[in-house]
Amino acid sequence: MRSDDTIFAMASGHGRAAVCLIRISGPESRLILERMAGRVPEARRAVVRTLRDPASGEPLDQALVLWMPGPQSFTGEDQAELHIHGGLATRTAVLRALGSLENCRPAEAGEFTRRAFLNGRMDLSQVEGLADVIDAETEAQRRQAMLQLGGRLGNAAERWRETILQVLALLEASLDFSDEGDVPEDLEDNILRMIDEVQGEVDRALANRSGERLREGLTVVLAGPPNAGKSTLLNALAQRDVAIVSPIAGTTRDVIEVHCDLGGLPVVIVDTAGLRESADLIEQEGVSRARARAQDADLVLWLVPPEGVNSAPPPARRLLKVGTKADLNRSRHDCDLLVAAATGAGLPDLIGRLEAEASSLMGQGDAVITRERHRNALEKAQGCLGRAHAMLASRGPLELAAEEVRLAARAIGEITGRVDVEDVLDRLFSSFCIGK
Ligand SMILES: Nc1nc2c(ncn2[C@@H]2O[C@H](COP(=O)(O)OP(=O)(O)OP(=O)(O)O)[C@@H](O)[C@H]2O)c(=O)[nH]1
Ligand SMILES: [Mg+2]
Repeated sequence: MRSDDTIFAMASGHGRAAVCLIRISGPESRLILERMAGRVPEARRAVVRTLRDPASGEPLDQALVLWMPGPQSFTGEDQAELHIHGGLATRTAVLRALGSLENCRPAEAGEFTRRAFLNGRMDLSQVEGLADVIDAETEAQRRQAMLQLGGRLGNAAERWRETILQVLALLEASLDFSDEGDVPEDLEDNILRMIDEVQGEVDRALANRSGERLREGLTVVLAGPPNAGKSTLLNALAQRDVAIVSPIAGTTRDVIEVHCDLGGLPVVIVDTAGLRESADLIEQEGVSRARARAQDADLVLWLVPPEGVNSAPPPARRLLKVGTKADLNRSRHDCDLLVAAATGAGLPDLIGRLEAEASSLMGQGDAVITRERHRNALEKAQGCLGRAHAMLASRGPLELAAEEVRLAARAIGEITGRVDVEDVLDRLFSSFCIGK
């Protein structure tokens, strides 16, 4: 993959469409535009042109054409856009014409974004935000992805890194200028205060799991004794027939997941096997999976049928007791909520409750981390800063403290992709495969 090639790709999806967008980026963009569309239009002004095959001069399509010279383009390079008609033959003809030009080749997956990153048009956390914008399925996910793309986390990480680099500069100056290797006391106070400040902010970011939850979806597990009506409730919440329902106790054995959009928040609802002692090996496996999922869930709905339940609810972070089959017996007072999934009674209340739970768990913050990668980098930085702080406070060796501070800056730099991110890049960019 040569980065001085000119690349092109469809930016819109495959399949028949009214319009198809083809992007071109690289040093030959201007020449390509001239050869296919004639005179190059004014920068960033859309004009209608006849696109022609550069070899034969044959007209291929009427297109809207844009010229976007670097460095103010998405990739930072010279770019052109062709908005052509979206029919299969038109697309094929234009793409074939582009491919026949010298030094011009189809882009690899994510290559436009990779160039934008390499040319400093966006940092790595923003690239992740862009991937999330493209993948966002609910309104709240879209909003979060937009904030990430706008640099909410990246800016905070850069601020932390700058403070840490200032600390490092102060430590290195002390190393150079003091014979005893001691830091003057007021300077030391200053350094410790700066470290405290960063640690406090990073701690707050780490404590807030809402960003990761919002990206992945809140998990709600339906648990209860066999025949409680779990699968019927799943089908009602999903508004389709996902799980088998029957009067036979022990119908569900596998874990069944459905992704829902509740008030703009992504929620994964999980139906599980009824909890009971069983001699059946398959059912035993189902029950142990049910318990495991309940333990990891953000919320467990413990479903209790009118006849009651003998066993205790499974261990869970958070649990709501929901009385089922309310159409058969409405006089139950020991439940948080009553539903009759068969008739739909009580469902709006339950959905309202789930939305409230989801939005309270997905509150916003200043520097919201959205991926495990961010969490790992910040935890690493926190460890280094903690050790540096302890060494300085106990007047340990300055060189070692400085080394820890340097490592902390590196760890934070991973968030914006300033250091050590090749493997992350490869994985991330391969996700920008539009429509393939
Ligand atoms: N009257 C009434 N019957 C219901 C209601 N919900 C479920 N049932 C019935 O209760 C029986 C069991 O329902 P399921 O949804 O299969 O129960 P489950 O908890 O998934 O059971 P297992 O998968 O065996 O653990 C079925 O015959 C349902 O039709 C309800 O709201 N009202
Ligand atoms: Mg079931």
